[in-house]
Amino acid sequence: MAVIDADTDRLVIRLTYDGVPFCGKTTSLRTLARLVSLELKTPEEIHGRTLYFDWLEYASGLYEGKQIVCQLVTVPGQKKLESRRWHLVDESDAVVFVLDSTEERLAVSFAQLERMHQRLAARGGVMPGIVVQANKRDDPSAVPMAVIRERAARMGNVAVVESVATAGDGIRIAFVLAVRLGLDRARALAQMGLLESGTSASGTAEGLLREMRSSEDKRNAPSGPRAPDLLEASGGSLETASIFDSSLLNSTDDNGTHGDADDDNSRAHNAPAPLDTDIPSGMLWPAVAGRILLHEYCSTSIATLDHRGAAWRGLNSQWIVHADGEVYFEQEASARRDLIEWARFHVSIGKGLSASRCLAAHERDRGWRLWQVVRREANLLELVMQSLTSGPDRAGAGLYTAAHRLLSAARAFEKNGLPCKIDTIGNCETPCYVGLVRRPDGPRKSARKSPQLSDEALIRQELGARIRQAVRMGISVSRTIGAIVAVDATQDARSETVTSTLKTILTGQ
Ligand SMILES: Nc1nc2c(ncn2[C@@H]2O[C@H](COP(=O)(O)OP(=O)(O)OP(=O)(O)O)[C@@H](O)[C@H]2O)c(=O)[nH]1
Ligand SMILES: [Mg+2]
Repeated sequence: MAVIDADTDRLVIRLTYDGVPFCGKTTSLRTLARLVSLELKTPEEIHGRTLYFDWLEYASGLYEGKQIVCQLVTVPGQKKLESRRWHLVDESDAVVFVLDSTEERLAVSFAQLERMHQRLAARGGVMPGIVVQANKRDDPSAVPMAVIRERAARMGNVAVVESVATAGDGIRIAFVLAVRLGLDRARALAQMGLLESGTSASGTAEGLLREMRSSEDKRNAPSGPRAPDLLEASGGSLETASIFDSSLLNSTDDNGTHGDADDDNSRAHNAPAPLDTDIPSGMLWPAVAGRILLHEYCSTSIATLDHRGAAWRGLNSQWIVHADGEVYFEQEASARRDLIEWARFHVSIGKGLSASRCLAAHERDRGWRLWQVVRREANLLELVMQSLTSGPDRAGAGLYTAAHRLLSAARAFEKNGLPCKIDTIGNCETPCYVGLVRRPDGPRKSARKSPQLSDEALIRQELGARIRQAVRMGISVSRTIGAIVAVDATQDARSETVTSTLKTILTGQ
């Protein structure tokens, strides 16, 4: 849907409020309209039920020097109007899914959310971002947020915000996030040469209504009562207004001169401002999914940062965050260029890289710092520690699997220069890198390159100390070796190296 309006030279994006009947879509948009003193336009309602859509239009901020216009629509929730609902969902640049979080309606709400998510994902191209606005948090039967977040996380790639639409809580946060996701999508389309320019038939509420009616006529199966002409019904022209400070969305391209990272030591040691979600589009990678991930990180469990060497690093049970203390850009263009190069490096690694990660250029104190946020995934260190404390049979099988997976990953990733260690390799059959990815062209690049180790040396380096400690603690060496031999069925060259190296470590050679 994102389009450059050829007549007005404005960027138009569409945000759709979806959800099951009575979840609070119209209430959310009505509340938003009140916040900005705008009238909500509704083609038709029967007994308070939306039949086509509600419509609100905002103009705010700049994209590449062009004014941004956000069209906000709600869908009709009724099952018999589903074709109208899909018509609107399919045209979205971002979706706010208003989730009825009461106990009675949660299951049906999630079922609809999952269907919508699958439909958008199956379309290919740049998927619109989804904000789950968990509504009716004031209801005594509202399901705990932890349950909702856990279920949303299982589905993946959705941001979660709490709301009480009737009181106005959370409405603005969900909206601003959706605008940013819509802009991320528009920018990604532009980079792929897919951002259209023209005059959209559905560029006004009246035009959208005409378009929906005409597509129903074509299908020859009108699925609900018709609305009178919108402008007749609303009695006037449609307004636009700004809901937030335009600087919030202003992300024009900076054509400033390219400067290298600022190596100022004082900056390296000053604690950086904590990462937040206030990142302009174009300064986050990947475009839409990266913002959703960053929102999740900032709204669930921000890691406490500590200073290690020249880096700032945070680690908790869910996340790893990292910023190189020496890398600080005074020019937006320089930061963007570095970010793009770093993102390209990620893309070049391909499928072997864990998917839940993002890169962000964060502006504070008249400069830009580059961050990476990685969701923690099960790694080989966890497998080894669990195995070594679960008796010799499990220890043998666990050590064999860990060593084998470590070697496969090291060979798969050696061309990328990724540091393959037991805490950076995922505990999965296909080689998977789950650790931090260094900037390809950092200031200390040459010093960081680690020498290529032989298979045996790598196993010794990564597993040796832990195995020796388990032996000191009394694990049965003979039974552990027996378990290793039992699990080694393939007997190829790599398996032989794994088995013989583990044996020699266990027997203290
Ligand atoms: N307690 C509570 N009630 C809410 C909240 N949000 C909406 N409601 C109520 O839920 C009912 C339905 O709200 P609507 O906004 O009309 O729902 P809708 O999703 O637009 O419904 P359809 O247009 O039929 O799909 C109304 O009575 C609202 O007052 C909320 O956060 N808390
Ligand atoms: Mg409604």
